[in-house]
Amino acid sequence: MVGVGDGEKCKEDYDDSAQRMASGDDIETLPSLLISLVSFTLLFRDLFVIFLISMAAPPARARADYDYLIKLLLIGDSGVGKSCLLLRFSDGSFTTSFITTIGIDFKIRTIELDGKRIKLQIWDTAGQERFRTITTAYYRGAMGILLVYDVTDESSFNNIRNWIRNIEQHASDNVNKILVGNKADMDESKRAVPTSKGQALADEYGIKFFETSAKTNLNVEEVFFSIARDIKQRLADTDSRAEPQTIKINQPDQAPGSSQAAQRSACCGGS
Ligand SMILES: Nc1nc2c(ncn2[C@@H]2O[C@H](COP(=O)(O)OP(=O)(O)OP(=O)(O)O)[C@@H](O)[C@H]2O)c(=O)[nH]1
Ligand SMILES: [Mg+2]
Repeated sequence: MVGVGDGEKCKEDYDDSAQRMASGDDIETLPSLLISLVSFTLLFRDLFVIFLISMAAPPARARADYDYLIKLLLIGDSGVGKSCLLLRFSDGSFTTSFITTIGIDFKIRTIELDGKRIKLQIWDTAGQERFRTITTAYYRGAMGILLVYDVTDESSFNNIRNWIRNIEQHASDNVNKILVGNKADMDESKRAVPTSKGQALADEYGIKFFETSAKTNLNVEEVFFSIARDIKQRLADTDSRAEPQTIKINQPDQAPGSSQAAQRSACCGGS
């Protein structure tokens, strides 16, 4: 039973707690406030971590951006127009000023071939001798190499044999090659290498040949598309021939070294 005295005490208690609540120092609300604050901080931290991870990792879409990644390399004497050919192909521009390449540079262009997206990563090497150590280090990763000479400079043409020797020493065995005679826009009076000589050299090595002009955009697309098509075909053939990767031990009926060669052609077709 609640008496008058009890009622007064209840009122006092109520007034007291109301006063404490109004002054904001209710000790019961403090823990829940702290818990909310901590969980909010944790949530914010988690969101921040997710944001950082999504920024650092390449978006999943990037991996689906292309069907093939093809690495190409431009080699040839200094001044034959390698950088200009690449600039024409990647940016559609041309400059008459000669800024010799220092070491190595690269550009990317994605093209479409037979309904497949091909990402071309094109490495432009310096022709100058002093960069040879750096540039030859890039031969191994190339799937295709464009051998460029200047049709107005005979020595750049004669040097193609040396460049091919370099390829044989440093590049993968199955690398695709294409011969390019650049500056075909130049006046006939300046020409030092006839088209027939270029074609004959290409035939000798069993490779394709184009005369180009980075200046007028003659055959520039054709050269890059041609080598890209051949490499894509090679990669597709290797894919279709590739067997499930199994390790076979002690096969007496196989010639020594043949399994190694077969493995190499199956696994390294794209390098
Ligand atoms: N007329 C004409 N000039 C060109 C052509 N391509 C390049 N050139 C000129 O040739 C010079 C050298 O061109 P680059 O592309 O820098 O030569 P490079 O082969 O990259 O030289 P390095 O970087 O030293 O190996 C520049 O002055 C260009 O303007 C072309 O198709 N026609
Ligand atoms: Mg250059």
